[in-house]
Amino acid sequence: MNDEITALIEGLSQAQKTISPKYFYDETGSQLFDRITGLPEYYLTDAELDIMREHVDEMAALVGEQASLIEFGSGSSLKTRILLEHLDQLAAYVPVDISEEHLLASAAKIRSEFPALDVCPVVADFTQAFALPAPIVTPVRNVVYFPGSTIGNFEYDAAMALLRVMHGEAGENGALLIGVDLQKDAAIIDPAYNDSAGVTAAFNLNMLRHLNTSYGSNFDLDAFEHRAAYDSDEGRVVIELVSTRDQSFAIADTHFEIADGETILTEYSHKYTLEGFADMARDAGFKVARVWKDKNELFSVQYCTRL
Ligand code: SAH
Ligand code: AVI
Repeated sequence: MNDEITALIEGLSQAQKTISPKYFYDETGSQLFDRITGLPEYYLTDAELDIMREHVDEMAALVGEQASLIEFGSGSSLKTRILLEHLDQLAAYVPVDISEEHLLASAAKIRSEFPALDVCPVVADFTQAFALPAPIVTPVRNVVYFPGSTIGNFEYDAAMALLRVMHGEAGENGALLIGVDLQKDAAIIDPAYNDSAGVTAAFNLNMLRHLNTSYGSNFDLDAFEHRAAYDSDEGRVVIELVSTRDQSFAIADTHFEIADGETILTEYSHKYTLEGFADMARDAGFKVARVWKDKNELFSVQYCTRL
C-alpha cells in the first residue's frame, strides 16, 4: 500500500474522520477554486488583489532585481501576475503546486505572457520534501511567495513546519511574501464558505469524486452534504462533509462505517490576528518587516525577513 493511501486510511480511522485538503485539487478542483475566487461572498481574493495593486511598487522594490520568486500553491498565478508586471529583472519564477495539469497550463500561459521570464514549474506536494530546479541565471536571492492565505489551511504544527521549509528555501538573504486572512465577524466569514451559488459545496464534494477516480474509493457523492462554519473561539472555519444517512464506504479494501449526521473534516481555514501571525512567523525564524492591509482591514499581505 502506498504512503498516500496509508495516510488517507489513518485519517479516516480517527474518531473525527479527516481527509487532507490537498485532495481538493485535481483539475476540476482547481477550476472550482478559481470560480470561488470570483464569488461575491469570497472577500479574500478581492481584498488581496486590492492590496497587491496598491502596494506593488513597494513590494517589487523589496523583492529586488535578479531574485528567484518561488510560489507555493500557485494555482492560476492570479495575484502573481501583478508582481510579475513590476519585476522585469527576475532571475526565475518557480510556481509549485500539487495540481499537475492546472499548474502546467498556468505556467505555459505565464510563459506566453512574459516571454523573457524563466518559468520553472514544479509539480510537488509541498508538505513533503521536494527539490527546486536550478534557474538559467543564478539568483542573488530567493523570495518565497505564498498568497491566498493557504497557510490558514494548516494547523499550528503543520503551518510551522511549512514556514520552516520556506525559511530554508529563502536562504540567508531571502524573504517571504505571504497573504494572511484576518479574524473578523462571522457574518463576513460564513458566507464566504457558504456561497449562494453552491460553488464551495461543489468544491468540497469534488474531493470525494477525486478520491473515487484516482484513489479507488467508492464514496456516494449523493449521500454527503457540505457544511462550513466559523468557530470564533478557535479563529478558524471548520469545513466538513456531513453524511446524510448511515452508510459504509471503502478505500483500498479498507471499509468504514459512517453514521447519519457524522462528519468528515476536509479543511480548516484559520484566520489570524496580526500579533498571532507575527508570533508564529517568529517561531519559524521570520520577522514581519512590513504589513499591508486592504481598506476594510479584512486581509493582509506581509513581508517577512529572516531573523
Ligand atoms: N495561490 C492561489 C491558489 C490558492 S488555492 C491563490 O491565492 O489564488 C491553494 C493552492 O495550493 C491550489 O492551487 C492547490 O493545488 C495548492 N496546494 C494545496 N495543497 C498543496 C500541497 N500540499 N502541495 C502543493 N500544492 C498544494
Ligand atoms: C486555499 N484556501 C486558502 C482556501 C480558503 O479560503 O481556506 C480554500 C477554500 N476552501 C473553501 N473555500 C476556499
